Amino acid sequence: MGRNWWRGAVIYQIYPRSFQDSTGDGLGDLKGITARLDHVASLGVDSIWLSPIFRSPMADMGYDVSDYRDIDPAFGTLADFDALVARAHALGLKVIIDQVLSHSSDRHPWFADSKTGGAKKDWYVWADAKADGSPPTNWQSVFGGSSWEWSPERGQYYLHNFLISQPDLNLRNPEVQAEMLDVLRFWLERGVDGFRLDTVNYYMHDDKLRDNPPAAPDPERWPPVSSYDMQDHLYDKTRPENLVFLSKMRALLDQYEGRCLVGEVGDVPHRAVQIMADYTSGTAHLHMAYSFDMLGPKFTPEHYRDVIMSFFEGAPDGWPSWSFSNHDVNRHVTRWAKHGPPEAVAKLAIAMLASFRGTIGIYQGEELGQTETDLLYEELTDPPGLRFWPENKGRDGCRTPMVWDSSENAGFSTAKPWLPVKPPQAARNVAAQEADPASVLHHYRAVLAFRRGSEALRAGDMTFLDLPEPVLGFTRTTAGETLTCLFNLGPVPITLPGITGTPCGPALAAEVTDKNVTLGPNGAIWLR
Ligand code: TEU
Repeated sequence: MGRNWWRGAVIYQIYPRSFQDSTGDGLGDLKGITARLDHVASLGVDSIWLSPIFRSPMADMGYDVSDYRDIDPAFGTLADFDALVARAHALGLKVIIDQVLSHSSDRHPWFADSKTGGAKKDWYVWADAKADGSPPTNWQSVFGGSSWEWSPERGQYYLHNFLISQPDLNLRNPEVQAEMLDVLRFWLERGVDGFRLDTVNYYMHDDKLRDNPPAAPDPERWPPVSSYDMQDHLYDKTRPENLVFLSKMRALLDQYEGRCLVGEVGDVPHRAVQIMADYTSGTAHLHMAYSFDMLGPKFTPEHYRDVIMSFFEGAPDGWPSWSFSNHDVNRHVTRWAKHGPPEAVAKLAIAMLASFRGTIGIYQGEELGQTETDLLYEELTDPPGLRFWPENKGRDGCRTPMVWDSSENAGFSTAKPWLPVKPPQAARNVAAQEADPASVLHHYRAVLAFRRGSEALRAGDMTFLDLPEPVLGFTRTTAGETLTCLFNLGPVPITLPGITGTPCGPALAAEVTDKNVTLGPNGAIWLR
């Protein structure tokens, strides 16, 4: 693997607040994660990605940083972090951490200084009110309302693409760029193997402050109830100058061996894939990027073909990172419930994902086929959920604690967890699935081992086959190996005449004769 370990790797996302509590306060922490790394390594993944662990008032659960060079006391200390990295490396796991460079917390000392016109007055995005006192542009925040907030102290508006308490940093300012490069250097020196760059296409806004044009509402966007949907976000983010800053980050990482940058691109379908392609082409920019295209409700062969082909057509030398779930979206077995029961959809989905060309990400708990937790309004903590309930219940339902066993607090904590573990999720626990050879957990291990052993799956070319709906089929090819990968996304059996080969890998509900292949409901097979 070596310095390019990230190409074709499997990345396991840990949501630190919900993985394992070691202190008995109902919140997960770094020592807890370290104690559970054996489970992660046992899956056969290459790397972990930790959602933010830095000092934060937790208005957006750590995506609002108030000190980029320290660990939040709720999670532990820098010494705990070093111990986590050492244990991960001893187990052969790389460590990717989240960097939220587009905005900070409004409680960061930089913002206090900027607001009062101090030395950091240009570190955030400030603009005057229009003549009538209204905000400088019509830009809308992802979490609802105008993305401008009035500051009485300063007598100007500041930009916030997310919460009011998440002011946008002015990454056009060379001082801010230099500071952020220094933050990355701090963590590189501590031994991290890469960064997941939060909202990487939001770094720079239009400095001419042009209004966004109106757009047709996008039924696939989350959250669905927001004035955000009514705009085409041409000017509040994704400005071309961003590429220059990305190449500075890349130059810094290239001074170290085997480190990587994976960017999160939030935009409308198609444009997002185009941005991913722009950001990962050539050697000057990011190593990998992902969009929300596979994190939505669509589960059809046509959709995967469209997303993957448009990426590689736009960036023959670029590299994507695909995942079906994360801490921002409903868990995929729940999103795709109409396509089959949770266990069957979970097994099929990992077989597909592990066969895609690119790096792949899995989100804690999905190796159990975990479903979305149904929460009451009183149980919510996520600001967009609290604001848009009941049309949008926010993101707490995918953030409930990892379920380790059937004990009272799921083996997660000795105390009441910050979000509840409820009966339907509690039954899908690690201990129960370890004991059941037919479990989703054992299937994940088998699929990831198969991918790991196959150069064609990790690195091969990908060519889509024309097959009847709802079958997704493609080949993966290297010099020495061609695999035909076939998946039945529907609940009805289907026979594919004229397709045959030698089965390999952990097939699901499939039958092969010398003349054809039959895939049962949610069936999957690889043929050599
Ligand atoms: O998400 C960016 C983003 O675009 C999301 O807000 C997305 O639109 C929504 O959550 C689900 O589609 C990142 C982080 O992953 C998220 O947790 C943060 O809240 C957000 O940035 C702000 O930092």
